[in-house]
Amino acid sequence: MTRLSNDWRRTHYTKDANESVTGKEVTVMGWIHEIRDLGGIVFVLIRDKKGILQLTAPTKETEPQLLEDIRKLRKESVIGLKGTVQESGKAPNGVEIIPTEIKIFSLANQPLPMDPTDKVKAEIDTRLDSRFLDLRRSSVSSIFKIKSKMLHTFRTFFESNDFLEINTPKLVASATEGGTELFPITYFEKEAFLGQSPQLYKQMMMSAGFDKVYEIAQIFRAEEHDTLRHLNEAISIDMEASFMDDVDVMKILNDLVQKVIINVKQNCKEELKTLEVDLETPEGHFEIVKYDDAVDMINSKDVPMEWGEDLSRAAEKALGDMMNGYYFLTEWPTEIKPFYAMPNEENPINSHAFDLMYKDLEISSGAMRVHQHDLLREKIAEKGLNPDAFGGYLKAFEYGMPPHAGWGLGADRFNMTLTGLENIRETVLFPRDRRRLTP
Ligand code: AMO
Repeated sequence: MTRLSNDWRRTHYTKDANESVTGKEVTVMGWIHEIRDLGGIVFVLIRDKKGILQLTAPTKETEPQLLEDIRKLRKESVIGLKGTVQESGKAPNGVEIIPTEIKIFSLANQPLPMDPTDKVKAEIDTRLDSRFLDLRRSSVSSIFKIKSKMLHTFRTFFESNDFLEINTPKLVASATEGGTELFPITYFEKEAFLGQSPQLYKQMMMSAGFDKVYEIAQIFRAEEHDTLRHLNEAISIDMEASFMDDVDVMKILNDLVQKVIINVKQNCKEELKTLEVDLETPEGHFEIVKYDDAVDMINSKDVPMEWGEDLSRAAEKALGDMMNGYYFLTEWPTEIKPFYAMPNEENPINSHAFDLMYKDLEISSGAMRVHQHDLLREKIAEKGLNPDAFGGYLKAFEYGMPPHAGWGLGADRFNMTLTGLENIRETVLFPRDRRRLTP
């Protein structure tokens, strides 16, 4: 096994070592996908992140030491290969490489803990236990290429619309989304928590005069239940903007979802094909369903739901079956939304809070916020929380706070809708759930 020396650098990805470079010498680097030794000829498939290429070594015409090295190869070992590109009707992409030299960088132990060639289907737990191998499959790496494009679209949009990227603390002293879902940690001689949302900090940035901010970062939730939609560590895309209301920020969210889909369709054609997903771009404004109407719709499907309750899983499913694609659920009862959601002026039992749904999956929540100090203090107390514990946050409302609104969108859940996956664990590199803290 050798180290990388200066004269060994990749000249071509497998995909680019094609007919256009027939007769030329190329250097490719990758993993051994398959080896077939037919005695008189040895075929080796080499895989890199862009595809698969065939090495063909006719035993009589291959230099003995090189042939011996090729025969030493094992599945998933990492090699460098120098050779000449030659047209071949039978090879997977129309060309093969006649080797002149190989370097074995790393031999893979056998047997492998799982087969990364898509031939044998493995259970999700087996796959996650050997995630580095699982991620070598194009059907899995495609999910993360789409996620990367999605995140890039958000960042590009925010940056070109004068939003400032912020980084808020993840070690925090209090809850934001209701007290039950926090991870306590020992913080020297005190108790602290892992942040469940940048909510309080992004709001304080409005008082700071930043006007429009965004953050893409981890959130931590001590979710008890083991579902296909919840993780204990997720990525939230958060925005907050001053002098805007719920309708303004819903419009931004609507635009962004459409932009992401357009961009993914344009730039991830191969990945969508691999995943067999036919993405539809939703046109115009997403449908708006008022909470009151949603309760009636859900009850009409014989799923019992009282006004003032959050949607149960059965209720989400019933509503999702009646709705097509993306829609907003608006005018939520003030009582079941967090303290920072602005109550309606005329009818304060309803709020300016909304959710963005995709069928039966909640993708995002947002609201116009309470920006009046006294009302906010009152609402914190009404939720059974101690306003004094929110001193640092409340102070920002005492010395000039503009009206503002914002939302948080679950990046992993949104990625589920783009990739057609049912289990959120598939869309996270190293998911954290009730039973899994490694790798
Ligand atoms: P909320 O608690 O609804 O709102 O979270 C926002 C979005 O984050 C995603 N999400 C999760 N994804 C995976 N696993 C979880 N356990 C999980 N919890 C939440 C969802 C959800 O819609 N502060 C508000 C946002 C705001 O008002 O700006 C908040 O955190 O997609």
